[in-house]
Amino acid sequence: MAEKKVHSYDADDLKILEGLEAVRIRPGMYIGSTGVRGLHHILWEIVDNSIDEAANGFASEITVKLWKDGSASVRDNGRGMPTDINKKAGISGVELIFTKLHAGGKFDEGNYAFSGGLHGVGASVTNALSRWLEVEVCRGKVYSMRFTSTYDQKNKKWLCGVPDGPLKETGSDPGKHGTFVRFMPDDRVFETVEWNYDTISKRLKELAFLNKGVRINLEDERELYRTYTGDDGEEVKEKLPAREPVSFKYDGGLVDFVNYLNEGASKAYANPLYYSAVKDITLKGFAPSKIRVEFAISHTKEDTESLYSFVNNISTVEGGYHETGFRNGLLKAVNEYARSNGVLKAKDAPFIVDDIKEGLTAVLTVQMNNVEFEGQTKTKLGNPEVKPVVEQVVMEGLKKLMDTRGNRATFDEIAKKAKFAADDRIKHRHERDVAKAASENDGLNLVGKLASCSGKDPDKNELFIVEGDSAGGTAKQARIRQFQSILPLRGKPLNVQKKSALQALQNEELKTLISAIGAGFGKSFDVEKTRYKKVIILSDADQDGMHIRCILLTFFFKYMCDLIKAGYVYIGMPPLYKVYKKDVVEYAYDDKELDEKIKKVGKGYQIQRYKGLGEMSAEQLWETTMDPATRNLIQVTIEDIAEAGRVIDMLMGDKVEGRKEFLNANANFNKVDGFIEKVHFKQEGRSTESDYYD
Ligand code: 0RA
Repeated sequence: MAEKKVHSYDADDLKILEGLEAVRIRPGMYIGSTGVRGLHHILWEIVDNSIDEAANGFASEITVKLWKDGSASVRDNGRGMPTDINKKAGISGVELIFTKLHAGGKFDEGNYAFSGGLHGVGASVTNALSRWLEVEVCRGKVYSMRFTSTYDQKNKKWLCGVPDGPLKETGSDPGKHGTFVRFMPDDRVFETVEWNYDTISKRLKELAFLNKGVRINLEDERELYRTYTGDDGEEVKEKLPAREPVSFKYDGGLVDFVNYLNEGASKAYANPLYYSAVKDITLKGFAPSKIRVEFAISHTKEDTESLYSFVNNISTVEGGYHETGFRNGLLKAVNEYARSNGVLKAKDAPFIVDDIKEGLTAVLTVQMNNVEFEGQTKTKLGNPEVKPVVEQVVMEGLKKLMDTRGNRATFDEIAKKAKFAADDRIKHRHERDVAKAASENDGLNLVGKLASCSGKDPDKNELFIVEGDSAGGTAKQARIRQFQSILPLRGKPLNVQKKSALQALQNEELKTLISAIGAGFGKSFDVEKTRYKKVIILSDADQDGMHIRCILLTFFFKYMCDLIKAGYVYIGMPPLYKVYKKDVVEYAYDDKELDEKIKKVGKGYQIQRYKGLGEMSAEQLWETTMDPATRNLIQVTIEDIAEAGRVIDMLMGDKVEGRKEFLNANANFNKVDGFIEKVHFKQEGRSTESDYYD
């Protein structure tokens, strides 16, 4: 059937379809990967289109639905995709949107002032990677169209995203307008086609914060099951109640966002500062265009900085020119305020950037065209022209806010905080210099219990932080000393969330860790200097182990965040069980895998449950947990850096109310630790890309 349709197309259309075939052949080029991330990417392409329509004032509500059959849909109440025939292409606007790759520019340049999303290739990629896709457009009349993807056995090629027929008028609904797109991700393309509820709800919530006033709903109609092994050893499948629909709408936008981020922390002043402006900008090689800069600033009584930045609704985890401009603008404004209000005396040196970072929680968003994303994970804004524009907007905005009645106390508080930080910096400069020198010195002299590797190549070197002296001893026997270092931890390290930087530096275990990594600490941390590009936390799979893992991650998050951002921090996964018989040995990392391994080993099997790393022999530890060829590592990522910071504040910080609420809602501790993992871990190794859950 599909074949017939294709033959009725003219040459130009065929070229279009061949375009989509390229997406099938190399999906990674268009959506990054065919794992869970790629799967969600094709949903975001559709969501982004509706967000654009809403952000430009044409739609007020967007509903994402996950259907029982595994398909997903996005509905908006915007103008509706263009239904008329595009003169150049000779096909309807709808068909064009879903069959033509839109490299860079969106389907209709000049339609939107700003357009969010990945500036990728648009809805056609979703179509190309779906088994089928349906679209319904309402503009008083109702129009619909359907596309399918099949494999042409005879000609050995994909016919993907092929219209079943042209756009058809299928009804009328006077007064209604909007677009509805539903699609079935193709399981012949993706390693998994299971939508991740948490990933989707977190992103939709973030989009609701970033696009104030837009209502974003999420409905999950899928049937939920829990499977476990019953008393009789049989697998039990238990049906869970369906998820309730959720709805996000924030009329305060970024102000609501920073308040949400600060939920677990004590605030330094009541209301965040907020400003937004549109400016002209000329990027090298492009015509003059507009840029929108928007920010909300608040301060907590903690001493860490949390700056979350976005460009066109994409989180720029690695920072870039907009962040630099923001910090410069803030620094200049605070310096000016402090100077003219007597906080900085004539004899005082001006503040430096570090002084204004303490306790800062801020969200910065930039909207612009022709974005250049750089960095390891393409989350760093690389357009230098943005820096002075953002700097100017921040200065201008803060000056206006200073002159606004009622903001005086806020600016006094900010200036006082900066002064306090500057005084502290000057007072402790000496101590910090010593710590810095210690950490940059040759690790071999200073690190007591560290069994250092002999190699000097950070790309190859691995540091295992091992819970307990006995497991540490085993790991030392098991390791390959050329590239594997072992740092045993005695007891629990200091929980730094409740401690100052200086207290952290006085803690023996942490001092050892800092000097082992050799790249400094806190404000002086320089990820380029790291001795290890794999820092692997190896703790038992029990509650103490989880707690140690949590404390270490909090430490890295707070004082070596760039190490996490660079993807150098990992969690080692020791197996929970050994299933064996004569000379067959299999390891299982969870209960589900245990069942599989029992089947694999067959009759006469025996099971050993490992209670801790210390119970394993050196050979076993090597084979299951340390050998790069067979081990199972989870890479810690900060994709969800905002949520990670918030949860860490809540669980490890000084305010008890949030923690109590959180613990009440997540009654057992395992689950709490599991939640943290969920927030910012990603599994690597055996299954390369799926999110890691408890
Ligand atoms: C271009 C022009 C017009 C609407 C849209 C695009 C549009 C696209 C999407 C994608 C998802 N939802 C959408 N809603 C609108 C309007 C053209 C006109 O007014 O004739």
